[in-house]
Amino acid sequence: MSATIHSIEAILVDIPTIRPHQLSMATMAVQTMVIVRMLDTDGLEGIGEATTIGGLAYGPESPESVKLTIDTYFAPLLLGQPADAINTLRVRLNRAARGNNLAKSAIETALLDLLGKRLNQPLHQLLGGAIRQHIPVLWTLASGDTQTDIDEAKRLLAEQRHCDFKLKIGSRPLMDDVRHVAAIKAAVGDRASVRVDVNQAWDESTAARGMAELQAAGIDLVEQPTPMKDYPALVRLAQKFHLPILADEAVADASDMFTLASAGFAGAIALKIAKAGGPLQALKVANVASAAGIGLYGGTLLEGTIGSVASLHAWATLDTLHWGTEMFGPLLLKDDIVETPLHFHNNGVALPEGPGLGVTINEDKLAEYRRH
Ligand code: MUC
Ligand code: MG
Repeated sequence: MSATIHSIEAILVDIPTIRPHQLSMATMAVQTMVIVRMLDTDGLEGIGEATTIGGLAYGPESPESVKLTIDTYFAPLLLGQPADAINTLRVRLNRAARGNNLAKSAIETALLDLLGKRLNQPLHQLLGGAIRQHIPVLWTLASGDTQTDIDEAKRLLAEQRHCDFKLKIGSRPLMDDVRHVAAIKAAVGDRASVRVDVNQAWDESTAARGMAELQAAGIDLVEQPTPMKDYPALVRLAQKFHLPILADEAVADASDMFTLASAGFAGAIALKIAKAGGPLQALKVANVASAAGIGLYGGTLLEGTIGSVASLHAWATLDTLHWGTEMFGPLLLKDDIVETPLHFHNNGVALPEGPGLGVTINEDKLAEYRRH
C-alpha cells in the first residue's frame, strides 16, 4: 500500500527585493511566495511554490487567493489519496477546479518533489534525465533609470553573471522607452543580447512603430507587445517584422499554444510552470511549440529558489532552449528561505542535485519571513 497524503500547508512568505523592480503594470518592492509543504504518511515531505507579480497585476490569481484555493478546495481533494498518483490527482483537481494554474503548479511541484524523494531520484531524472546541467539565465534591468541599468549591466557582464538582458518597457511614452532601450543596447554593444518585455502595454499600431524602432536599435526579441487575447495582432506583427516576438501572457497551457500556432504565429514562447499548472504541464506546452517550429524560452513569474528549481529541472530536459531562461528570481530577493542557494555562474546556473528538487527549507528563515 503506497503512502497517502497526510497534510498540506500553504504558507505566505514575503521577501523584499534588492531594488524596486519596475514593470509596465506594477513596481515590486517585495515578492510574496506561497510555499506548499506536503507530508505523506511515511513522513516524507514534498515542497512547491507559487508566485505572481504585483498582487493581481499579472493575472487573476493573487498569492492570497492561491493559499485560499489550496486550503479550502484542493487540500480536501488530496488528503488521504495515494501520494505517487500524480496524473490521477491532476485529473481529480481539474474536474473540481477550473483555472487556478498557479495553485495547481505549486501542488504538482510538491507531488513531484515527494515522488523524487521516495524514489531517491532528482526531479529531472523522473522527467527522463537532464540534457544540460548548466542552464543559461538572463537578468532583467528594471530599476526605472537608464544609467542605473547601464551600470548594472556592465557590472554583471564583467562578473560573467549574465550576458543576456531583458528590459521592462511599456509604462512610458513609446519614444522615451525606445531611447532608454537604445542607450542600454549602445552601452553593452555586441557583448550582450538585449530583449524587451512590454507586458501587453501597446496597441497594435503602437507595437508596429515600436518594433520598427527596436529592430533598428539592435534588439533581439520583443515579449508580449500587445494584449494577451489579441492573437491576430501577435500573428500580424510576427509576420511583419524580422525581429521575433516572444509570446508570454498569451499562452498559458498547451491548448493556448496550439491555438496561437494554428493561427500562424511564428517566434518564441515563454514557458512558465505557473502559467501551465506545473512542470509536467509546461513541458506539454514545449512539445506543442516545438512541433510548430516555435522557439523555447524558460520563463519565470519571479519565483524564489523552490519555484525556480522546479522550473530548471523541467527546462534541463528540453532538446532545445533557443532563447535560454530567465530563472534569476532568487537573485532579485534580499534573502532566501533555503539551506543552499542556487549557484549562478558563467552566465547561467547549475542544476541542483539530490532527490526531488534537491532543495531544503531553512526553518529559521521561513519563520522570519512567513506571514502571521
Ligand atoms: C514577465 O512578464 O515575463 C519575468 C522576468 C521579470 O522581470 O518579470 C517577469 C515576468
Ligand atoms: Mg513577460
